Amino acid sequence: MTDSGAGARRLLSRRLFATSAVAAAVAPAVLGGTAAAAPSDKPAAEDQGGEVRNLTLYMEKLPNGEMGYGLHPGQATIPGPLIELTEGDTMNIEVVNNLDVAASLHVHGVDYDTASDGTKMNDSVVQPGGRRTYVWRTHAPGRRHDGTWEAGSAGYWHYHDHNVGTEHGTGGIKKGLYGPVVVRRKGDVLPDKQFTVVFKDMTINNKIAPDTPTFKALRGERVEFVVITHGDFFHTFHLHGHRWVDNRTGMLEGPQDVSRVIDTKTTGPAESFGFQVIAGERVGAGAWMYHCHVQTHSDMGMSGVFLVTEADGTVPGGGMPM
Ligand SMILES: [Cu+2]
Repeated sequence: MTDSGAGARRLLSRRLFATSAVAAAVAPAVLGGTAAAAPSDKPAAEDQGGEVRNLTLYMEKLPNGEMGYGLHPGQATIPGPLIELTEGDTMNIEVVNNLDVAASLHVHGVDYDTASDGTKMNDSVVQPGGRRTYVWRTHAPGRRHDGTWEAGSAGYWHYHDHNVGTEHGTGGIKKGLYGPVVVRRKGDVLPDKQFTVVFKDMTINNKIAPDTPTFKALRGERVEFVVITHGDFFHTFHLHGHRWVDNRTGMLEGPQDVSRVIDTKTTGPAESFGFQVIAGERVGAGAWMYHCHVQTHSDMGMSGVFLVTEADGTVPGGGMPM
């Protein structure tokens, strides 16, 4: 059997699967006159105990030619706004395309139909001047009918364009069309402040030092970092003076939790993770560097400052002017 034969078989079986899946979804409506779904199929937000929320997101060109998502016209940012859900929530996001190119919203980690895929392949991009509603669903963990355990949606995720430049959004991502998503589990500890770090090629949030963001927090505040990687390179995120746990929340679950404690994490394109730290815990206020630890990358400008101040805004030793 040749490679192309095997490829054809795979394609055929994928097509068969897709066809039967569609038939299965349609059948109840045809036979029973109702659209009742199977128990495991897309539970409604109400079933999950979540909220249904609506959001409008504008895709716009920035004055310097970059592109961003924003919650209001004329206020697009790089990265785009942090979108936060709790497991069980559904988010209807109406995306308004104020760009002069077709663009989209593609999300990682949550549940969505192909109509919310944000790809040309699935005919779900937004033409210039147009608008389209994308629907993101989330779910809590639970047991499947076969007894296996299904993960919940909770995690540190992200969204980005999947159409500008190429059908993978390579040009849109390069220009800044990306942003963070946090899905919480009910009962998760909430932070006081949230910061997003996007490593992309040799930039952080499309900037290089000294123009990379300075994240400011008061000593003792609970600070959440969301770290996302895009582009063509692998990076190593490092935060000075602070540690976290390499799991979903970045926190130990108790004294018996043997999860690995880290202060550096290797991350590749489209990966995302997050964690919370207590600003300055055991190390005090100060200018704490965050950077990519691939040496040539940090030397080229992949570096910024997590500025932890005392309550009065001062930094002992005057590590950095406010
Ligand atoms: Cu790097």
